[in-house]
Amino acid sequence: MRIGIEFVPDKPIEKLLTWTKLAEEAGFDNVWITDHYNNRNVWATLTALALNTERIAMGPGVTNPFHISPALTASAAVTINELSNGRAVIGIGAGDKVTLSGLGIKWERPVSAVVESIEYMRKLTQGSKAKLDGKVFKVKGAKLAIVKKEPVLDADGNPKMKDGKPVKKGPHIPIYAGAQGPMMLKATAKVADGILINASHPKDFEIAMEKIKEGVKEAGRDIKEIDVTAYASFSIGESREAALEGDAKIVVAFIVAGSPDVVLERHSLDMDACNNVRKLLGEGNFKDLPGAITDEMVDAFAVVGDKDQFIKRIEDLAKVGVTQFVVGSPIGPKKKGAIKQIGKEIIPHFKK
Ligand code: F42
Repeated sequence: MRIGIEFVPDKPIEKLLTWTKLAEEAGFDNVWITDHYNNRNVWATLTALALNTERIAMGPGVTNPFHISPALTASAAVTINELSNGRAVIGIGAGDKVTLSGLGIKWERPVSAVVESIEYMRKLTQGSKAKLDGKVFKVKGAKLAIVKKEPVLDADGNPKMKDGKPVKKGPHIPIYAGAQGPMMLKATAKVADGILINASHPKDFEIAMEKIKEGVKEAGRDIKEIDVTAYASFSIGESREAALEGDAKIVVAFIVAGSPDVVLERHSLDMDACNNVRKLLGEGNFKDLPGAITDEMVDAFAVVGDKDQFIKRIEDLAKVGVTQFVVGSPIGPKKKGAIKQIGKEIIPHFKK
């Protein structure tokens, strides 16, 4: 099980750098930086992290192909890969429809856009020429000038040859898709190295895994090729009560309000209570909001508690096929203390 951590660059980059260094020391495998145009820029943030860390893998979690061309994302990822000695990954999803339309950007054929952009970026990051006649991207011929290609070696360590010349290849930068909907899960399972799913309950993963397996089967791939990642809202404390102090309930309120009824029903939540949360959030009533969040809502949409509750939840997720668990906002009432606690009490359990 890989353990990742997510940071939102709504705080100065120095703060994210301090937390990332702490996460690296604590044994986290990946750091994911969210991408929203109204926050600090994701690639500028990753530059600072790449230059000041040694081991942790890093990438946007997630950017989208509508507000930035996949060619520019590929170039940024190759740059970060160079700065970090091969630690870059890319996370790409559909983006947020409301935000994009506010910017005057058309959000058409989101599934095709994500799938095509993965194929497009794969070619560019490996140093190949990309030509695409897709539903969204019509690329006549694109190639990055900066990819360092290395000779490919055979099983005996000798350079592979083709037509008398050594075969050379650029680095493999893993590309993850951010996916929730059934179409997106199935389509990206055919092409991505990993799938980031914004959920934390095994029930949601059982359903998502069905779609991922359909895609994998149609593409003739092996499920082991995909890093199935739980991008989970998370808050750890010495006890469940302690973990609930801070922003955990507010994060859950946003998830309840943004979830379709079918998802709320899947978790057998009281619809009146959920509608009350939607109403309070709509009114901006943050004073009464925490009191409207029930234990059932917390358990459906977040992982909140002490170390034993976490270890159990991560083990349950592993049983349904999750291979990376990302600790997402708010992480804990006190971020630094929470990162250290995870490093001491949870990561060693999964790295035995
Ligand atoms: N969004 C951000 O803007 N910034 C972030 O930092 C971010 C992080 C993040 C992390 C993990 C994660 O899972 C999601 C994250 N997101 C972030 C949200 C992400 O950008 C998407 O908004 C979110 O994942 C929702 O997308 P989705 O996977 O559910 O796909 C959307 C498009 C959807 O509605 N899909 C449906 C489906 O079934 O998959 C319907 C698909 C559809 O519209 N089909 C059309 C059709 O005609 O049927 C089009 C078909 C075509 O060709 O595209």
